[in-house]
Amino acid sequence: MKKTFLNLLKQPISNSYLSNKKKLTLKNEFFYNLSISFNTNNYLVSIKKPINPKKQYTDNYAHRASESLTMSLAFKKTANELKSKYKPKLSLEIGSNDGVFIKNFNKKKIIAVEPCGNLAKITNKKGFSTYNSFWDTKLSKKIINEKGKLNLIYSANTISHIPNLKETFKAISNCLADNGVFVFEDPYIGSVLKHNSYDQFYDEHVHLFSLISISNIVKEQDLKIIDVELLKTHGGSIRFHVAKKYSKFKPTINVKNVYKSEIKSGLNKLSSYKKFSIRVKNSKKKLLELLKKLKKKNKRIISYGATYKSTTIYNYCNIDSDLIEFVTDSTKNKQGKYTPGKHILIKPPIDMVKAKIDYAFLGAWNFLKEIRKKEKKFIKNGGKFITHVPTIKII
Ligand code: JHZ
Repeated sequence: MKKTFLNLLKQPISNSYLSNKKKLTLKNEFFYNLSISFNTNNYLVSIKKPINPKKQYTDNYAHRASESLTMSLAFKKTANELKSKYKPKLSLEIGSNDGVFIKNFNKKKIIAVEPCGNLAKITNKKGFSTYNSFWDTKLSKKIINEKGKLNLIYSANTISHIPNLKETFKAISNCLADNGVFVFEDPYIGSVLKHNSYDQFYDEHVHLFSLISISNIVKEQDLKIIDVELLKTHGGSIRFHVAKKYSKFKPTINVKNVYKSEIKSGLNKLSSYKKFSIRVKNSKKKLLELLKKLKKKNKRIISYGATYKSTTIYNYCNIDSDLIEFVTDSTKNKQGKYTPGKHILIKPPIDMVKAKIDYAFLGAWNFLKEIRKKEKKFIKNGGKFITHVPTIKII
């Protein structure tokens, strides 16, 4: 049974950066209700009513995974680890974005799948065979016919974006070779609860996974979890290694250990999620109190990183350009546009130094280390960061 535990109010599509504030008024901007539920049968945490993926993954998709050095290096490391561990003859990535992962592979040995036309174009142009399509059983059959079965399927920050997990895993099961492995990673619900990072809930994160929920879901498609890793990326992610039920692989001790720790933290209990929702309300209250207090003292505040995550914060907390003057982002195609819903102007990071800003709220809190290294001038001039993770504070 699905039980709603958190209501993050009306939200726009997190990727819908507006090119002209005047053209798109609140009247014709798309909003939906972001409510989060816990399934008491399989322990999966999901958006109650996900929106149609065709509205989200368009040929105008903004996020470029290569924009962060931290992630580029993490993907390189992962690619090398997977190649040496599983020695795949043929691999595939679901949700290849701008090619940040596949670029570490031989072009003849990896296939990419990417629903956003603008992104698929980038990797096709670079010579990587890219299917510009959503991942489903129809596509998996096409791939088997054209390329054969796969030894390794990888996916980062994509499986959690797909509403129909049954279809997703069926398609995986279809095209995995008998001893092939499916490795996927997404933000971890255990970290979200621990760090109060409620901004990990937005339209694209249809589900946030735990080991206990994914175990139940893969079982239905005759698959099994053979390994699990807890990662630091994106403020806490979980990586699953999945294989066919009758394959040669035996689950590692990690599977047992993470399972135990999830039960201990109550990820199988509705009460844990209800307690989290109280912390979220408190986080909103405290953030608004701090921003308003600083404004009263005539401090200048901006936000760092026009992340999808921060869309949830601005719209849930009702933060607009009265509190946050502008948002900075290094992504060229976000600059000069306005944030979804609250319409705050996005500028290049250098503008924060030029404008002698006092405080920068971290929209990209997950890259704090990298940002601190880059923004030495801002820090030297007395600039300070504000974060809501795990609690509201100035750092
Ligand atoms: P970042 C997106 O979410 C969407 P977002 C998606 N749904 C998902 O799951 C994750 O990515 C993986 C900028 N930046 O990665 C670049 C700087 O300006 O936290 C990005 O726009 N300066 C697919 O948007 C943003 O911040 C910097 O120094 O929540 C970071 O976005 C750095 C490091 C980043 O994901």
